[in-house]
Amino acid sequence: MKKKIKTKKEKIVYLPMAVDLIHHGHINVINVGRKLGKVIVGLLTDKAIAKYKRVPLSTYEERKRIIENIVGVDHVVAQTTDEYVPILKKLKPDYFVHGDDWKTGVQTEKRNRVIAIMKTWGGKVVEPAYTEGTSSTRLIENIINQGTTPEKRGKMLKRILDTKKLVRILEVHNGLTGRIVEKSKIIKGPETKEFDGMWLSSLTDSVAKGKPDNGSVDFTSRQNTIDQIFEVTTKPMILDGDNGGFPEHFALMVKTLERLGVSAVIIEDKVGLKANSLFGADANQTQDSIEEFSHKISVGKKAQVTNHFMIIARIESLVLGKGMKDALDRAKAYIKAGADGIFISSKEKTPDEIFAFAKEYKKFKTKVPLVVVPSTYSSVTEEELVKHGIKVVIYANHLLRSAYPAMVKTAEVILENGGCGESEKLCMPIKDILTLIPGGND
Ligand code: SPV
Ligand code: MG
Repeated sequence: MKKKIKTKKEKIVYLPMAVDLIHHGHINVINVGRKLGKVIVGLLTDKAIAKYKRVPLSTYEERKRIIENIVGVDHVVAQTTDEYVPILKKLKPDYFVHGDDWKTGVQTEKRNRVIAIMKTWGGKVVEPAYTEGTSSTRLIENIINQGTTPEKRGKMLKRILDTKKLVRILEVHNGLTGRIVEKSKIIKGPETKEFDGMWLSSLTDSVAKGKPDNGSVDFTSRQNTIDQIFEVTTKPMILDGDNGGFPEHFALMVKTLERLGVSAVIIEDKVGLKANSLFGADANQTQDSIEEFSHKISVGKKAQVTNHFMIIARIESLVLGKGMKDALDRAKAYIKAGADGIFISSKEKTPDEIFAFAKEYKKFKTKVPLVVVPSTYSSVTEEELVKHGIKVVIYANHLLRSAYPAMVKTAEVILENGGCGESEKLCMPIKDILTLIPGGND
């Protein structure tokens, strides 16, 4: 049965909401609205929410089902951006209801625009007092601190890919770095910025263990690192699977990663003793044939148990001097074999060849998300990546690389001074470290 939005006599009340976790604060606001007229909830879509904070715990459809069934809500419409003016112009409601918490802080300009536009047709903005102690951000944080499940975490990457323009991933190599990715957050203008997930790098996982990045750290040990990180985080993880090993071994790796709740694995099209890509052609690395690597991808896809796990194919043609055409041919073949994403490697100082690849890639009929690691072309900005159609950026080694020089410096200062007094100013207060740890000063 279709409900009509507006009849002649009834006053229309527009009430924007995210409702990730419904609480009595929402009910208070709805109650204010229903006394004024017919309540239309403008339910923020996942995309609209992801623009300024973390992707919601529940999907739009789940949230819609909840809000539709709340007494006092007459209608739910999709609020597709975090800007209210366009939908207000369309609906021309008599009232706009919003908790008074937006009078200060990052939402003030948005509020001014709403007041101005409502005035143009004589509409009123009603601002019920914010219900203390109901911040959904706070409630969500409490839930997050309780942890997640492999299933929930595993699915998260696909949901984020569906909702965000660019997925931002940072390297981790132990529990503490996992906590940094989990907790780091800045407010920039109207936006809360954070990392969407973690990259378990083979380079930094090896180096953190004092070993070279040549496969010396076996998969069981890498599994232990994943476990350590998953115990203290909830965000999704993409794992660096090196070349995935033999297809038979790769099939097992896929199942193990799914069971743990890893969202995606990246495997590279190389064979033989592994050497880090950033050595380029100097390291005597051999590329796999298109046929063999495509076969490995399809074996992995067949082994997969869940729908959400992703196998991302990493193309080394540009690094190994095989040229653009080879890179593009491989991308087509790997997508055909079932790859859920393409990671194009480059060790150039500028992003030119990545952008050239992206330009041709845009013309493909069948496309999957494009992934880059700007380790050498580090001056590239996220804005430029988005402009070129790149969907995932992985900052692949930055936590380890920034921590290491600081640690060496501290070691030397202690030796130099014959004591640790001087090193104090190089160290963060122990109390600050403890706030990173769940169950500490959280
Ligand atoms: C890693 O982080 O281990 C990678 C990315 O494979 S890179 O080192 O940039 O090749
Ligand atoms: Mg690696």
